[in-house]
Amino acid sequence: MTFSRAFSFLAFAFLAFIMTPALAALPEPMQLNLQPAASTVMEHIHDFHDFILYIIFGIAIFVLLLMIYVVLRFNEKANPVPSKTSHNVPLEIIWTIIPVLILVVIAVPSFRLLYYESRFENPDLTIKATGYQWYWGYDYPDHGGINFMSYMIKDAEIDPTKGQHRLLSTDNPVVVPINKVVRFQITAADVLHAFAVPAFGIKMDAVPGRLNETWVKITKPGTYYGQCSELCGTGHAFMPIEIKAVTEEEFAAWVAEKGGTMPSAAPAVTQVTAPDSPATPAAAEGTAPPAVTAPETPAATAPAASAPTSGESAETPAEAPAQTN
Ligand SMILES: [Cu+2]
Repeated sequence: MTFSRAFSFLAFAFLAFIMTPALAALPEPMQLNLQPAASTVMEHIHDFHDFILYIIFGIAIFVLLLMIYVVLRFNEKANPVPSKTSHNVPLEIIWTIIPVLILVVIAVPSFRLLYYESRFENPDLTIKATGYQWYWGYDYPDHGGINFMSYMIKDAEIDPTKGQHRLLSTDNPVVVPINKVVRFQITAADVLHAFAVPAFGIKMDAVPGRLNETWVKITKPGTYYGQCSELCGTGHAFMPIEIKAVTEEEFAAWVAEKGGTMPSAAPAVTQVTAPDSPATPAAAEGTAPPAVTAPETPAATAPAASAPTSGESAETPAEAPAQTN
């Protein structure tokens, strides 16, 4: 297996070499691999993807070597009198058990990742994204009800000097603070759409009459692009998602500019203790999902905004810190 490891390392080095120019949150020509991770979820997806790739390389190399061996060893010249053997019980057991073990090895981190993606830390803010034919509408219920529509900038109006990108830039980008747990509530007002931002590792169906939830904690400031990912009609390709991740101060300034209010003033939630607070966020995220970080700013979450939709987070009741009202 050392040869296969060496080969997979070389293949990785080659991929990394090709990918180097693609350090942006949008698709690049000739891009290979996933977009660079900009959220904690996407970092885990990258890790899992790379882990699976090692296994794939190992299996592919093993099968290739086996085939080469069989072709050389058992061709008509080298092996003129073939064996009549039709069963080999130990061999059959081995080639059943080993693939099962490989699947188990894949399943454990896979379920761990699914659990991590679906759990809800206490969100610091909520953004509701509504899909329309063919644009997105956004609401900030925690920030004085800011709401706006976000349309794609048409090809003729794209200005590359402003960093605009064809089919991706919008007239009204979503602005979110970095290092905060942002809850996205996703729905649609006419037909099925899907809210997908590859750099964040999120893709969630937008279904009329249903409120889906996902979350993201952005780790790097920047502009991130996504697209509707459910075939929704003739304008499907023309309803991009543009998200600007900024610092907290810049976010507050943007909220003020939009005529909204920051929710921080209300000390409605009194936190008694945070039993697991010593864990740093980075350390806790690297471990198994049950290790839960205490929310960084519980007071920032207005109870009025977070209460009505807590039903979906019922699977992780242990995450809520002890609270009194
Ligand atoms: Cu759509």
